[in-house]
Amino acid sequence: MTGDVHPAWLPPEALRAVGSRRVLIQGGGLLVDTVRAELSRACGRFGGTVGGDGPFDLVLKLSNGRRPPDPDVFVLSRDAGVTVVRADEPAGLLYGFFHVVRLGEAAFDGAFPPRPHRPAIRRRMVQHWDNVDVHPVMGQVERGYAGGSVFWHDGALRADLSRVTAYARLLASCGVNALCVNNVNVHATEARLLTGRLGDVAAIADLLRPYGIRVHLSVSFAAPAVDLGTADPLDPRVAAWWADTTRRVYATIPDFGGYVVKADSEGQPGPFADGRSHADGANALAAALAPHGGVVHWRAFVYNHRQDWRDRGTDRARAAHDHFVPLDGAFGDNVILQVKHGPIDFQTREPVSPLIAAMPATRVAVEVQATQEYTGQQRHVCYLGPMWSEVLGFAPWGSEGPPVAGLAAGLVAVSNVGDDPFWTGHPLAQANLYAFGRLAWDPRLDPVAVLDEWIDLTFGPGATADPRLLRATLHAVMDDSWRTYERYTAPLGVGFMVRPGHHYGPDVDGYEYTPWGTYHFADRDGVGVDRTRATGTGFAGQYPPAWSRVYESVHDCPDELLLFFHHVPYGHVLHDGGTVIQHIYDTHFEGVEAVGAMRDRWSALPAGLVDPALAARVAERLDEQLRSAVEWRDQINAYFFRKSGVRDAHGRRIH
Ligand code: GCW
Repeated sequence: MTGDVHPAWLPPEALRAVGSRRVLIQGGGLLVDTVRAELSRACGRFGGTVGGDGPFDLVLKLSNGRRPPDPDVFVLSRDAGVTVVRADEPAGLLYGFFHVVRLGEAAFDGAFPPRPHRPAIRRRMVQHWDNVDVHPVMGQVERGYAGGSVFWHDGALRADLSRVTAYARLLASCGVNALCVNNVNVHATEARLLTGRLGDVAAIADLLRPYGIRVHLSVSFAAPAVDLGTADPLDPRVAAWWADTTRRVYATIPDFGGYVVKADSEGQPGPFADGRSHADGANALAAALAPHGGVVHWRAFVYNHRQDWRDRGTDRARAAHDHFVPLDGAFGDNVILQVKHGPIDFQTREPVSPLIAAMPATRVAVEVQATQEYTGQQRHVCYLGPMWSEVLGFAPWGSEGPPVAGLAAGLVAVSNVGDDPFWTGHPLAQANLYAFGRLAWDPRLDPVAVLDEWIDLTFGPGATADPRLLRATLHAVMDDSWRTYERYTAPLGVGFMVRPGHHYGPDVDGYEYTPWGTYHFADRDGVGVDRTRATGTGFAGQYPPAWSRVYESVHDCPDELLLFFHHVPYGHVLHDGGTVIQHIYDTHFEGVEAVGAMRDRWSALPAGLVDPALAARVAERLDEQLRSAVEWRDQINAYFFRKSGVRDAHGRRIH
């Protein structure tokens, strides 16, 4: 640790390779100054030089040749002993610099022809569910598992914002270029960020700007009603209010990114109050932002959270598609419809949301949840790279069509960062944030290779006495941790068997009879939600034919989603030849064993191999993960044994 904050994946050692070189930087501007300052610091530490007469080992130059410039792209080459990063724009130079950092010594080895590096996804954004005030139920950070906010403390902007600079640097180094500073649930104090407290947002923007990150703000759709008594998006006074307010925002923050809006969702106000559509609502804000180059991230997370559990026709999974598909083509150019990756709500296993493929005339951003609300709350190790990689690689029209990554104008992660000394509560959860940025830049990266990058940077040579052992241990603990988590919590696509409210730990029927939706329909004969067109809610029909056909069929549906799409008897035979009930038992026993093995691997690391505080934090969380996994196993197995009366084929203990 440096001071009381862990350096995450940018400890000084990670810059040794660049810091021991003779470097030339050509070009000017704020971001180039950032690169220069980074290199001066690293060279000061490791004996390299910046500038001077040469010869040089590393040249970073702004070429300014191409028109129009390609904003984030950089070209990397190495010839005659010189590594060269060329970029059209300062942002490209910044990303090229961090790419060289990531390569380490490999950037200075041999020769390689010029290769352009271009992000697959233009907007790579983290959104904070941070409140300015401490919310009586949700606290400072809604669904935050890493302490308080890095921006806000108890009603005010933090006096010491040095961590924001460190955070911006971490984000830029993995390619993130946008950040939203407050919760999508906008409460009274937070609503004032748009008006009376804009200075706070500007202060954050000033710290993010040198790292190429634009600031965005969550706003309340009802904001104009405070002055006008109405927020009707078709009322010209409301349009004028947004135009004026937005003009003031840009006068204060010229590179402001735009608004994020959660409307008509879980109690947040929206256009439905005035009988208007979500296109009317989004367009009103978009029109105000357009002259300044801003965008609205309009969330598609709209569903009925007051449904009657007796009503089997209402299916939360259908809601976003039902609401938004009729509006395709009606949104302004600077509206980005922000769609959660699954049709429900960040569960451990969901199919990809069919809405992503159903809005050809609308720009879409895909939202993932780095904060581990439903995946162990940063007490459990759950490396989400493999999940996100599956989502981004999913091809809604089948293998002939584009994958989700090719359809998305943006990728958004709900941040998992707080004021915790390790940033993310669980130190290994840092890898999720890193992987998010890297996969947004290049969705085809292998998530295990991304983990290797993270390991090299975080614990690279020089930082640990036995890098090979540490690497092997981290892979053993992390590579499969999402699937392990799935094994003990979410069999065959069943979600939401969590404690209502805080969502930690098992409660099989916790949500089954609530207004929020019904998730497993278990009875004595079988389990699962019938979402077929033939006999169920019809959700399977929201996919293009290639997948609609697969999901509709109880035989073709992939096992991991079987109970998401079908209600089947406990004796139903899976593709691997086992029955549903036996699968539930087996995976729960296996899941606990896997967690035990993870814990043993970690505790077998020789003392001193990693920072003792980090080692202890991970060890303590693995103990809790094991305790919790046992609880999950026992409750789920007991529940399904009691419902079905079917014994475990292996005679293991079920309570
Ligand atoms: O997953 C649910 C969370 C809410 C959250 C909501 C959303 C910010 O339980 O805490 O609210 O999703 O995404 O808007």
